[in-house]
Amino acid sequence: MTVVHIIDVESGNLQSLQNAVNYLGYETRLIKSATDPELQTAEQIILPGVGNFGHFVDNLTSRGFEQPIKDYIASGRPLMGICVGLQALFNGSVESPSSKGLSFINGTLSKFDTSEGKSVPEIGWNTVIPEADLFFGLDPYKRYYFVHSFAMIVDENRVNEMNKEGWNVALTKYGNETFVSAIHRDNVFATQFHPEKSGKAGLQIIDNFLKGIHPVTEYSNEQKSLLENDYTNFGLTRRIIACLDVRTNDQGDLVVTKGDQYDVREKSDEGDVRNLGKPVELAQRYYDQGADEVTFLNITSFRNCPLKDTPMLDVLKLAAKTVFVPLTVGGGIKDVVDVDGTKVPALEVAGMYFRSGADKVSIGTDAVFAAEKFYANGEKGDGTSPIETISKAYGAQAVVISVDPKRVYVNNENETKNKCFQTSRPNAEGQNWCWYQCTIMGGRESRDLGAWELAHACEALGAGEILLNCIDKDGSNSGYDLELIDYVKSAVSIPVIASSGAGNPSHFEEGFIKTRADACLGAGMFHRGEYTVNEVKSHLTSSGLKVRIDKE
Ligand code: 1PR
Repeated sequence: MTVVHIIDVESGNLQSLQNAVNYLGYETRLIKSATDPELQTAEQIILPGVGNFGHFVDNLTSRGFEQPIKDYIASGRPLMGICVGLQALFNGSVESPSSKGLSFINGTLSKFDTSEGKSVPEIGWNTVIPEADLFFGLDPYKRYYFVHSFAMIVDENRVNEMNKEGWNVALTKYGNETFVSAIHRDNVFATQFHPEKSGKAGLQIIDNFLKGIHPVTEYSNEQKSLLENDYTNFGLTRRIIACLDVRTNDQGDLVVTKGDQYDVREKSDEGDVRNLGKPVELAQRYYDQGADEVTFLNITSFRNCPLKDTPMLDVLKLAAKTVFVPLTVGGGIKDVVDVDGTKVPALEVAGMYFRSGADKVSIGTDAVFAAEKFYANGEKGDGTSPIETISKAYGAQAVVISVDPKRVYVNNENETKNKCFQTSRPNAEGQNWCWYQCTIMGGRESRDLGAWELAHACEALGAGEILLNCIDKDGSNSGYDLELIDYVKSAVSIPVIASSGAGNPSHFEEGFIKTRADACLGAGMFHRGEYTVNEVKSHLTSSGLKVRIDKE
């Protein structure tokens, strides 16, 4: 079996990459040290990076990798960089001005601009813009998964210069900014997107690189018009997420369940926990149906269990072997005291999940505590919250905030310190001012903190995305709370995922058209088999919205 070597400086997505390469039929070996003799004999190397530029390149330098990587490249053997592994080939990044890149290519990365209304980080599926010579089968009619705030943003002159330096460049447009999404020169290839998380289209790119081939796919005009990007959503397809609420039932089996306003027990059958299937099987099913992401929430995380036996770790390990889209895991991401009394910081808990194949962790209860502290501290963090520690080590894009809000009506905006708005849906008493109150521990306790204030604080602390549930709407099949989505969107420039209430495909359409939601999530309607992800995507396509279609 051919061996592929992967440079390991503890990047978040390492497990996902190994899984992808193994799935393609190659053996993987990690190179953790610059003195590893396999660095001299390796025939193909992948340099994956995710998160903070400075953290990554400083790690490469301090571990002595800089010169050996340069020597490896000079020897003519193939190297593929991924995400920050591409960025590291440039001189530097405004993200970390004091850190130096490997300087194979001239240029400094800059941050995406939010002034045109697009969310930053860019999280989602975008196209690579056709250039004369597309390499390694990069396909302008397919979609690849991007997750980054910084990029090599270029104009025509800069691209011409890169071409003169011998680089083949593929470009991507995010809103009105164009950036380098892939480069190729001789034995060096790198992508800004994550091929290991880009479904079949991404696996194909890795396989083409490992085989050293540059195939071109032909499309009919009809296929082209269906698949080509229309840039109506800043370049991204409409992102559909399947969510699995996971817990142990009364018989001790780990099951996917689903609540009505967070109550997961059947109304009949002596109140058993609803059992809608097995977590790994359902994750696989939704991936096969075209889900753009899968989220697992451990909904009984407030109960203590030995950390090493956390059942979600095994779920993730298994799912990540064959599901090649981003996986988020939530529930229990906090500082914990293990059953033997050992204190384990949230950063380590998150690390266990990343090493098991998660790409993002979602934080619920602890995010509320962190936000409360943020306001008590004069709108400042103190560097100790899980949001801050995990974001610093793994990057903002790896930290999702799961919000469990409930609508609260008031007579006027002076009745609460939290941000209110006038709703088009007054309550039975005729009150038409409202706000959304945050809850913790899966809705068991309400706090004096609004969802707007929570989102604002968490973005400032370093979160990269908001998973916006709604207890009033959960399991109702009546559509999303559209007012809630735009209310929270107005607090942040990071992406917001609409959740709770989707009961049919038109609810997704409504979520995308009537609000500024960056992604829409569904749970019950998929688990009960009422609709497939494919059916949602077909509906969106027939309504003129672009979605990712991932075929061989
Ligand atoms: O507080 O950091 O330990 O995280 C606990 C996590 O578990 C939070 O993300 C919280 O939202 C989740 N959670 C806790 N209890 C429940 C419950 O249902 N009893 N589930 C729960 C939250 C909401 C969504 C659901 C959507 C879509 N589930 O994830 O999937 O509402 O449902 P629908 O499309 O069927 O309407 P921590």
